[in-house]
Amino acid sequence: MTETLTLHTYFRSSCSARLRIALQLKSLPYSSIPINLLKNEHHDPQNTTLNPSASVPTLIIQPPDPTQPPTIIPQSLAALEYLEETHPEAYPLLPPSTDPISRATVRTLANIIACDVQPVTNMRILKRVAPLGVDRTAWSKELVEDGFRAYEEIVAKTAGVYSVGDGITLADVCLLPAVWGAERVGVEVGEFPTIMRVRGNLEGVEAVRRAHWRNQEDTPEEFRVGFEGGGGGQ
Ligand SMILES: N[C@@H](CCC(=O)N[C@@H](CS)C(=O)NCC(=O)O)C(=O)O
Repeated sequence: MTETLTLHTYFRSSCSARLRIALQLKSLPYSSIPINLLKNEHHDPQNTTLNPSASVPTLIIQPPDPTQPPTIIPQSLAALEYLEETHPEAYPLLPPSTDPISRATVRTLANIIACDVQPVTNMRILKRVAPLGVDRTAWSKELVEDGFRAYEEIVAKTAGVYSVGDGITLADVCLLPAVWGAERVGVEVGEFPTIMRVRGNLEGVEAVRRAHWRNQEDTPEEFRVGFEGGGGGQ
């Protein structure tokens, strides 16, 4: 018997997509509980009792012994690191500990997306700035571009097939869903050639494609059409 993994997720959530990609790459079976952000389901007690930040994703790990309490991780980077620490052998997403410099580069890139870009373009922030007369799309586009410029400058030097060398890392896991979101707000992603190249390589990986926002249980039918294309995310 092994642990049971459950993910609170929303098809268009970039933070949820990070977990979906990592779980798929590591071939870890999990079940999904869809939390519809547009219906405010993230504020329902079903979600907030597990995720006090009222966000997605939440990763729930139930030990094989059902009398043991589940572990609940309501932050995507913490959940990614947990999976990495508990399942390092199954598709490692960090360079080896003998290479702390590359590990720091991976974390730097992941943080550009997860700490500098996503929080300031998140739905709750867009809702707060809209009444101030801010154009939500222009706001997001500018902030994503700032982050992508920083990301591109680094990966122009570190990328092989993926952002850091030739293996998929936590940096890529954070990047790809951000690219989907970037296209949705009109970022000319072609201006970031290394990011675009890495994106193409990532989307060629079957496990990554299974995690795509167009390919989820809660993806509405109309968005399933044209799975090959980009766009989406939030
Ligand atoms: N730092 C959190 C951020 C989670 C987060 O903001 N998730 C978004 C979806 S990508 C969300 O739930 N947004 C709801 C809102 O803004 O109200 C993490 O990495 O898990």
